[in-house]
Amino acid sequence: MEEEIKTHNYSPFTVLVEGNIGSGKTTFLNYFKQQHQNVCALLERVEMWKNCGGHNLLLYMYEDRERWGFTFQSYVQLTMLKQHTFKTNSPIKLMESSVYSSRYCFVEKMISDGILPSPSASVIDEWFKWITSNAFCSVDLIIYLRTSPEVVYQRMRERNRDEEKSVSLQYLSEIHEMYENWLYHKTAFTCQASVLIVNADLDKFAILEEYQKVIPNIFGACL
Ligand code: TTP
Ligand code: MG
Repeated sequence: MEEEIKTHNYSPFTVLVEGNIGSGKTTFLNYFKQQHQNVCALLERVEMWKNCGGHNLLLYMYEDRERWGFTFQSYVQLTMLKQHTFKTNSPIKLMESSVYSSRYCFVEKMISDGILPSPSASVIDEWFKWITSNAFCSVDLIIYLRTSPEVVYQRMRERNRDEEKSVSLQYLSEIHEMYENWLYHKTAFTCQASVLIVNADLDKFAILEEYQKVIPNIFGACL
């Protein structure tokens, strides 16, 4: 990830695009990147997880969550930190998920499944607390691409990522609950910014209308 040269002193308006696996985060970022020149869209993270020094950590994690869960989530946290601190001249930065969803949804799920032993969870948490309390991760808006587990399960099957072949509807339902509790019911963890809900069950044509609704919130300050 190359850094653009920063020529101003203000930080970009930072939008987290959040939602379950297969909810359409990448599609959302690609759409706004193509439509609007003044957007910096950070997209390459799954590629990084598939190649850490030549190792496909995403694959290893799904093959053996107990053996590789900590390694994988540690690396995810690092790549998210890189994206949060990525410098850009663009006034708007869109991120596909964040250090927050990684901790609140995926690490939390590993803890509740007993996959992540307490000492390992503590190490991730110490990093997480340091990263988030040192103001590297400021957020202005969260867009929650809200889906039903059945819909994302179908999309995931169609997308057919090699690494995700073992991912079940049950797993997606439980990750869905994590997102719901964080961003919809707001009963778990703190919400970092105001949350806009998008009906992301819609197909790729119908969802364009939903995209239009969030434009004023994303571009309000600079249109
Ligand atoms: P997502 O981050 O949900 O990305 P995606 O590309 O599947 O989403 P979209 O279709 O909306 O663009 O997940 C990518 C893979 O990484 C998925 O298999 C879930 C996994 N993952 C974790 O296991 N832990 C994490 O902390 C994160 C962020 C993802
Ligand atoms: Mg994606």
